[in-house]
Amino acid sequence: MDTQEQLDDFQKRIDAGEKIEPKDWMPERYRQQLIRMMSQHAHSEIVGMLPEGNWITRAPSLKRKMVLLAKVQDEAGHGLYLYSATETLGVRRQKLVEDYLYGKAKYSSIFNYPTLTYADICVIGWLVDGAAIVNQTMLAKSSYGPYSRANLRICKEESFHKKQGYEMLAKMADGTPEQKKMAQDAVNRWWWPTLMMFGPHDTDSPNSAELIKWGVKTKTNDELRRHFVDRTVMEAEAIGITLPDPDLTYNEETGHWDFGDIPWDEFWSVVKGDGPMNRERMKARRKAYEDGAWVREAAMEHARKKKLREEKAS
Ligand code: BYC
Repeated sequence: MDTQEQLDDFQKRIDAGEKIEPKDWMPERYRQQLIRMMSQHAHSEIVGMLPEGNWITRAPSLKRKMVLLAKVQDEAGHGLYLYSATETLGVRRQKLVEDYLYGKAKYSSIFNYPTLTYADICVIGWLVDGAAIVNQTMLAKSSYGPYSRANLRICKEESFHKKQGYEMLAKMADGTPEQKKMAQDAVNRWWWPTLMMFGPHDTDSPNSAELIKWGVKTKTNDELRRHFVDRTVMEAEAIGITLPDPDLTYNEETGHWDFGDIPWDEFWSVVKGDGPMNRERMKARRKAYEDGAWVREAAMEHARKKKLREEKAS
């Protein structure tokens, strides 16, 4: 049981801006919240390789193929740092992965949409990585040291991802009428799902208050979403792309862009497993895990034998 004195001391450290490190005392609920959120983040990075990986063999040039390969490999790396960071909380990676593949652990709703044309790859870079940067720049200030440091590194790579997506989309939007149409169509399909990535409105977000009190999140879902919309409106305008929201208007009083209603029914249906690609994504991830069982077994056996040899030698 956590005592009141321990909880007060912990809160003092958070309020003073100190980082919490793996061997420090922490409330059990803080540990559980971090495991939930960090492992969801790791699963998202890994499943997030699928929609883009699907286009590597069909990239329009060698240069685009090299860029996309590098980007997808970066996402795998992010997943690995995040699993390692989550393991510092005393939970094994295998358990995290199995909770996700065969249990109830979540991953980001955004990866349950299909990539229909190459313009979707441009838009994922610009919008999805763009949204991820807004979220993860905040998480780089998180109170938990390993999560904060993992996000710092991830953000540097996400910046490159966003730039390459925006550059490709700008080129496409400046191309033939068909290319421009393709670019606009992809933006129309990805805009609302991207806004949903930030999670439910603050009034419907059961975890936010506690995460903010403990400095895990330093901004709310709505604050981050608003910041993302503000910076994206100008970027869209600069390349002649229209954001598909007739209610998007600049509010002189607040200095922010107001936007229309987010289709929350769609969001919850995707989160509950009924999105356009949920089943296919889970099937692909389970297959990869099951096909890789022999690699994990061989690696464990190698480690076991190495340890035995070392014990014998000493
Ligand atoms: N999708 O109380 P709330 C990438 C769930 S990958 C699914 O506001 P919280 C990339 C939420 O989990 C990076 N579920 O939660 C990779 C909770 O359910 P549980 C993706 C969502 O934690 C490849 C319930 O709704 N980024 O960048 O305060 C290619 C209530 O929500 C979602 C991360 O993973 C959602 N969108 O805030 C390209 C960021 N939103 O768990 C790019 C890390 C909410 O209580 N995570 N839910 O059953 C976070 O920042 C926060 O956890 C969230 C949610 C903002 C997502």
